Amino acid sequence: NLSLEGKTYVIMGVANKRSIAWGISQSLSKAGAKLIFTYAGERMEKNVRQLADSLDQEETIVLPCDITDDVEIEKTFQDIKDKVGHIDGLAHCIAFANKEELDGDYLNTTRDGFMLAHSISSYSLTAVAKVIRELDLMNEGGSIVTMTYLGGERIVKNYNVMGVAKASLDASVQYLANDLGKDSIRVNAISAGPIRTLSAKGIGGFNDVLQEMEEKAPLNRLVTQEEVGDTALFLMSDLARGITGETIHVDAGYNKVG
Ligand code: 0WD
Repeated sequence: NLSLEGKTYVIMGVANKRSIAWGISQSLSKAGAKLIFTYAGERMEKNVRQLADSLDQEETIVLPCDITDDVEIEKTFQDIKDKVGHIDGLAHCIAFANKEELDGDYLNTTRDGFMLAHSISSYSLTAVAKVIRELDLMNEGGSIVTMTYLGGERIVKNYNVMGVAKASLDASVQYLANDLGKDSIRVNAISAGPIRTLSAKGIGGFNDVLQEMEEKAPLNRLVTQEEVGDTALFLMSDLARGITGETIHVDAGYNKVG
């Protein structure tokens, strides 16, 4: 069933109340899940803690985890193990690319910008999966969900290096699904339609992307954090126990058009 009562999930990537990770947090919390939050830098801590406190949770666990730092990742997940023993799932909602490389021609991407986008937006999922396996942290039947975007499947104007990083993330989802399938852990991606968040602001011409979606998507509208959250809830639940290595589009059907 859809209840996550008695289960524990790690949520990575809440920046503010518009974050997709926050939509996922609300859906999982309503279903009775215990949540643990990780945040990127000190700047984020207060915000994340405030948001976490606003949920109906018995205790709020909020830990730092800069996803570019393997030592910090290991420390954070060891802390999680010490605090809760085991987890049942993880939502990875993290991405970054230099703003100047999310506009104009893709071929202007620098080596450093390419590496940075891939390190934060793609390798980070593998780094976390690796630590989860090493620590034997996730229960059988566990579920890992990451966030991807159409720009990794086809050309989306200005998405550039982030599209290439999402393609790498999508491929990682399949290989990780194969590796972690041995432990009965599932790995899937949600491909969300464009949502106005802090990260999305950095993408050139984002308003045009929103407008085109409203015009052309079969449902003729945008999607919300809550809709992505509810799909994540499904993927975390036993109802999705036969699904792994998959990408589910939560985009009002836009990817099927044109
Ligand atoms: O239209 C959109 N908003 C879509 C977003 C459509 C489809 C997919 N996505 C994806 C994004 O690519 C990302 O993977 O959803 C995920 C979440 O993005 P979001 O909710 O749109 O954006 P935001 O609220 O800004 O959260 C992304 C967070 C960061 O926020 P800041 O503003 O600090 O960049 O990713 C985290 C951070 O919390 N993050 C990091 N976390 C750990 N270590 C790091 C890092 N080094 N860098 C960024």
